[in-house]
Amino acid sequence: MSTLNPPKLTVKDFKSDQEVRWCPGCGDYSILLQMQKVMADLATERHRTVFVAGIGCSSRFPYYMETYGFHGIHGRAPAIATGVKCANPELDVWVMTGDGDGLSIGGNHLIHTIRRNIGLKIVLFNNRIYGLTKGQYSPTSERGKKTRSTPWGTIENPIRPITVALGCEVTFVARCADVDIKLLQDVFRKAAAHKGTAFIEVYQDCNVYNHGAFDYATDRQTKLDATLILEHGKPMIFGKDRNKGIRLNGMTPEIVELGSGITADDLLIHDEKATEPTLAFMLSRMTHPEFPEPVGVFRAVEEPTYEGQMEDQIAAVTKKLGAGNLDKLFNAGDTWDVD
Ligand SMILES: Cc1ncc(C[n+]2csc(CCOP(=O)(O)OP(=O)(O)O)c2C)c(N)n1
Ligand code: SF4
Repeated sequence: MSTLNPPKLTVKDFKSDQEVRWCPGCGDYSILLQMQKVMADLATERHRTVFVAGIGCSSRFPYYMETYGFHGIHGRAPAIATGVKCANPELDVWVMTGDGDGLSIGGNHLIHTIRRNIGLKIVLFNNRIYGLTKGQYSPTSERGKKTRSTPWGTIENPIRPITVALGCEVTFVARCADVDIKLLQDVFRKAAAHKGTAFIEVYQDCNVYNHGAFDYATDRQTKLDATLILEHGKPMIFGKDRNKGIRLNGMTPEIVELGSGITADDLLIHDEKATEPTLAFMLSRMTHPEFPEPVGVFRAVEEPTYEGQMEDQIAAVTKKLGAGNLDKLFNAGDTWDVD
């Protein structure tokens, strides 16, 4: 019997025939390309891969991937994806969402998906604005932000997506900027391998309605001082001269300068495997300009998945009660006809 070796797929094989309709210069292009590169590198099977999205510029993503896909309804991608994954646990299911789609109208769906630890990989394109509807403020817009719907500046506190995910006990959570190609690929690769919910916040430039929102974290001149690259098991050192670090002062993080008696041994060590998410939670609250903003993997732990537990439970109950009969169930108890 001969074994057929399928040909190795390339980036081109993951590009669909659809015309990409994002504005020239939009950060979404980089996210799409990095995803296609990672899929090719990982020899992903297209027929076992599904991208599910809601509504927004970012949610157009499934059209552009030569895989299965579903452009759903606003904020409901996690619900649709939950159904896809539970009915077909062997599929790799990705949820592509925006800060408006995932955190405004879809906030409720997102938190319950994460707390269940369903095996979905959720990528949140955070551009801190509604792009598709032409520039209204979003739940991640910073206080005071003037937009078309907040002409005098927003008076709301922004959501910190990673803090919310950690509050739902997320088992894998990471952050990266759209232009940080190597890190973005690395994070996608790790998310692809994770069992359970993986949540990735991508800082994405909407160069039409919120251009430069993340310049501090992406500009060559500032990024090394404005971000902290998280490395498992390594002390938290940052800065273009690698001379600054994060130390705990009681329960509070503080920036210290290395030298004059302070060494790497005084700094916090990053532990993405910590069972308690306390440290990751603290990192998720560090924001520019007071602190460097952490990028990379905050947390990566193993917990039972929803779909795995569901299958086990069905098997255990079936063993006890026998296979179910839907027709019998429908007609059990009182039934009546509606005229
Ligand atoms: C039920 C419903 N309410 C509102 C809208 C209008 N709407 C479409 S996209 C969107 C926000 C998109 O923002 P975001 O998720 O940040 O995506 P982006 O376009 O910035 O990528 C809104 C409010 C809609 N399509 N459906
Ligand atoms: S409006 Fe903004 S987010 Fe939407 S495609 Fe254009 S640049 Fe990208």
